[in-house]
Amino acid sequence: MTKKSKSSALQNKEGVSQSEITNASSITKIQQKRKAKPTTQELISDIIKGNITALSRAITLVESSNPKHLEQANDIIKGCLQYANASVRIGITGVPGVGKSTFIEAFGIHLTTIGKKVAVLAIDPSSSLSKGSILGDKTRMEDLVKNENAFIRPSPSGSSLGGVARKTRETIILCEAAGFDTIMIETVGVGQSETAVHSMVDFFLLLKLAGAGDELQGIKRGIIEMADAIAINKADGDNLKAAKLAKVEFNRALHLYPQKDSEWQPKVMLCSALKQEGIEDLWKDIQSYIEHSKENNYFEHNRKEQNKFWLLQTIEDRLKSDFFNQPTIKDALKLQLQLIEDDKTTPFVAAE
Ligand SMILES: Nc1nc2c(ncn2[C@@H]2O[C@H](COP(=O)(O)OP(=O)(O)OP(=O)(O)O)[C@@H](O)[C@H]2O)c(=O)[nH]1
Ligand SMILES: [Mg+2]
Repeated sequence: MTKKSKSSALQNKEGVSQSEITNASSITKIQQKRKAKPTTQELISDIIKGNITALSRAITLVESSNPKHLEQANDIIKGCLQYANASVRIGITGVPGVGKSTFIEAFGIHLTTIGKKVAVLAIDPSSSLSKGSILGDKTRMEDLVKNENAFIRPSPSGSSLGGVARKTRETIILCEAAGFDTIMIETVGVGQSETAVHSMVDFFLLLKLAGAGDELQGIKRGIIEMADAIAINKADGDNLKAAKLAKVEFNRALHLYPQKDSEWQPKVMLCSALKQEGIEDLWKDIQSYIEHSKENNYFEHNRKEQNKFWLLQTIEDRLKSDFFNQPTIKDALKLQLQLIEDDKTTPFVAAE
């Protein structure tokens, strides 16, 4: 008999074995823990009070793939909805290395010093592959991470951009209900993620570098059309002259684009995220935009259009996944794929 089993076989005065006592105490512990798990209602009221632990818990539920969690997440979002909305949502895009994270750090700190509460979220098209996240480099946001008026949440992972985007959209609502009045969403300007971010923000900021051609920067014409402002970053040191030149060129180019639905004329600005220059001017520009778009009702209109878009998008995603998850469809698809492999059918006949 080992020392351990000998001790658990020991009996106390009442004749209760040690192992029974241990079991009883672990059961109590588990029961207490279960009790400690907040209910949906508790989570909602804690989020509204600005409790970060509750907010993080709710976001974890939103990001879960467990249907039970999703059901709870939906109830929480419903409960939070009426407390959300009074915010400014800013999308920030640009090629890798342009300085998005550094910019968000500088911008976020500026905003917190003027009394704002800032939430930073991300959509990372690569995270579904690498399981990593765009904000994994929280080191670039060293000070912001520690700031009690800032909340930074890494990009959710997922198998489809649609799924990741849905999670981020719902996270925006939770953050707003928790009192964050400025939401920043970072994404790399490659692939489709910038379109997804554009369809969930009020203001879309494109960061660029001077001296590199558009092809080099991987920036498509479409992104420039989406931008409400272009900031040429790293306008410091030896780079300043080139940045000033780029500003003139971009300003000229912007005038060739058709007028935006918001009737807003995007500006080209210079900034240095590293030296924290141009940050204040950008914030002023964003504020003018908000004022302008609220005056002509575009702000409200845009948010409603975005909600309609996401309704349709969500239905489409659900239909697709429900369809492909049906056992009969799964079997039929497997069979038809094999027939195609063997040259025994055509894609159109197989699809029928
Ligand atoms: N000189 C100068 N360097 C900068 C500036 N902003 C960022 N950098 C540097 O550029 C590099 C990339 O900055 P990040 O903030 O990580 O860029 P990012 O766009 O977030 O990059 P990804 O997350 O990889 O897409 C870092 O070495 C920064 O220190 C700036 O305004 N001036
Ligand atoms: Mg980054």
